[in-house]
Amino acid sequence: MLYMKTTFYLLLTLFACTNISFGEDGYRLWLRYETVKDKALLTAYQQKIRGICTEGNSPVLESAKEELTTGLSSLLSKKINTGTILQNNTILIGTAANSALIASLHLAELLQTGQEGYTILTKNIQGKNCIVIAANSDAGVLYGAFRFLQLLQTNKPLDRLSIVTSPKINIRLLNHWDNLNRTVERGYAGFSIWKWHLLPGYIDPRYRDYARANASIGINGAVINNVNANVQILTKDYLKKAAAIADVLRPWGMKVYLAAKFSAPIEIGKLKTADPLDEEVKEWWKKKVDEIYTYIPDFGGFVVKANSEGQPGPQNYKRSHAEGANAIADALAPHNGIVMWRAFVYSNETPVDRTKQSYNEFKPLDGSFRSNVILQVKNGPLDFQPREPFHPLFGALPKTSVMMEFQITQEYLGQGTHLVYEAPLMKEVLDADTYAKGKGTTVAKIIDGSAEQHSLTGIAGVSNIGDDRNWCGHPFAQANWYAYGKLTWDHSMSADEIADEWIRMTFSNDAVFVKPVKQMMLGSRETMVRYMTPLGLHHIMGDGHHYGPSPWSDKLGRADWNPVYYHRADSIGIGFERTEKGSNALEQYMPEVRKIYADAATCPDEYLLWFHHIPWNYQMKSGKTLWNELCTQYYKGVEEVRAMQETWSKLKNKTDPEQFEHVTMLLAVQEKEAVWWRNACVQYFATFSKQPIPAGFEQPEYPLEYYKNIRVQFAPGNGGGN
Ligand code: BDP
Repeated sequence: MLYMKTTFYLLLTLFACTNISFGEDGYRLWLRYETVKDKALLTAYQQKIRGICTEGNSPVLESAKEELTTGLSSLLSKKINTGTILQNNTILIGTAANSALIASLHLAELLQTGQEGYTILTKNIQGKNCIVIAANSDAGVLYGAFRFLQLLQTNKPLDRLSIVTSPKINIRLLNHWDNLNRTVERGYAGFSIWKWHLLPGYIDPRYRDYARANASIGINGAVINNVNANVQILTKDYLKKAAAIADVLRPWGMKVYLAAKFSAPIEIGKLKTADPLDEEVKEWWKKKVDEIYTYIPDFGGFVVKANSEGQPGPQNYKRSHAEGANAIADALAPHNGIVMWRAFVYSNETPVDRTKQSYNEFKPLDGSFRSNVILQVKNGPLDFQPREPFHPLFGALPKTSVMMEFQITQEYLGQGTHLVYEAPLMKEVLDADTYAKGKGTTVAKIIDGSAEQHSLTGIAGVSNIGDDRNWCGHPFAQANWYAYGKLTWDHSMSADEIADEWIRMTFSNDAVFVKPVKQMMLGSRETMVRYMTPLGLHHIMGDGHHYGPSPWSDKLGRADWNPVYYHRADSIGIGFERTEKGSNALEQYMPEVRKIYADAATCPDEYLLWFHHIPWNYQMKSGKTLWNELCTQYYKGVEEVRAMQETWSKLKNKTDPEQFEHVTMLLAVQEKEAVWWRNACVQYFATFSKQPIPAGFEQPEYPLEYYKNIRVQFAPGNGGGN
């Protein structure tokens, strides 16, 4: 017994003596609230924060209070009192409506914070030093509470706080491509977190932590089922399950939305048609929507994938997308619900360049959508590639509300094993200039409504969350969830700033750790582009599952599902001619944008093969031939992954050993796969260029045939029903 006791104390001392917290399994995400390590800072914080003062009461306010109390007691390693009396060194939280104290301050800042924003101020009130977290709504207070905790988590000074912020976009959603059988389409982090079979009886505690995490980054809603929707979601049983999720999300400022299948009136309504102009169909949607609101009074609305990749839609009845969207929108309007109508459509028959089809379909419909319809447009005109130019519909529909759809899950970006920080990709799109209303009309200004004064504004990110203990599979994939949320709130934040926050909150504030990790993250997206699809190449990944390289694929049912359709390599050169010499997809952009890309001589290298078919011996800006430059990019990509491994290996004692190992192993997989991409692609393209891999580069380990014969079976996220 004595022996056991001694061992126990020995172990305890051992843990206490190291600086590292053991067993970090990633569940806590960026909300770890570890006690502030810097002793001087800790003391300063402890002196400034003695308690929390709140008045008023609501579930959302309760969440804010609770988060602040638990977060601060852990960060400051002391008990935090809550009460309604203002004392020295208190944090005063609330709204003017629920707190007489806050009302008495007449804060001018609250004129700028809108419905969900907040202000955080260092203030002397009645001779007492306080920090005020005030907003116009309880949700605003909650967001402010998380931001305040973040200041401490990232070791920021609290002396002269003067933060005033409000979200630039109103509807900030995650789209779960989660099926009712719990598989996740394009999901690489396990099964769905929604345990449909156990709902509504059993509420997994994870739902609450999910909502907390989203609230901490400003996400205010979720579409909880796959866009390839199973119609069952609209039946009474499933609505009750959805309502149970909504009940957990609500105190964290989040609303539930559902993906609806266009043929629901037939499939569950037993009608003969789903024609949106049919009176019975309209009535069916109205009744169904009314029913939904009896279960979920604050239901947000529907996302609809119609006439896209085999899904039914209005065109089955020779009706337009607007007619389809409007019929459903009319049912939602009395309840203030919205329809997010996806623009990701391309026809089964049309031989037109696939990247042109969505614009061709929707441009003529501008102005014909109801005011509660918002068009959900993917960031690029093809499909979430490592790099695409921005979608030409951004800026082309002045009379329509248009929202952004990003894909956080890494379907085309290395799936579950590649470290790819997506903020640079998101920023590249948001900051792209559409020139729709002159210079500076960025994509961000289209979707935040400021370009055309739209008040219905939104953004959706296809979730990368599953039931893996650490939520996202790859420890660094959490950063993409985080970054997406941060950008939905404030698209002017830089990828650097966001990475900085995330690293500090997730791992450590130690500069020796933060600096190299940040550098590694910031370069990672470009690195992935290099070893997968450099110089504007696109969609050359494996058939169906999109895992690994397959530029040779030419056997899929439709031409525009095949990689050969996209790279168009031949004896002369490589690339998809999208200028007027080719498909002229470029004509869908404003003249100023066309000018940037139209001439191969001035077109940025990043987009060269997206817009041009370029001869193998063409001289690039680097002075190299296209062939040499292409090889250089592929090789550089691999080298950069090796550099990432090197960087990470030096941080062994700077982070949790379990996480360190996890990332180390995944980086090794990434290196292997980058080499696979490189070797497969350069050898395949060499069959067209008829040129050798330039001297000095390591020769591929295996011949092309070897790579062509690799069959990936059972890749995650592919199929499995809905
Ligand atoms: C593609 C995915 C497919 C989705 C589709 C969509 O491969 O699984 O259903 O997009 O967005 O990227 O509807």
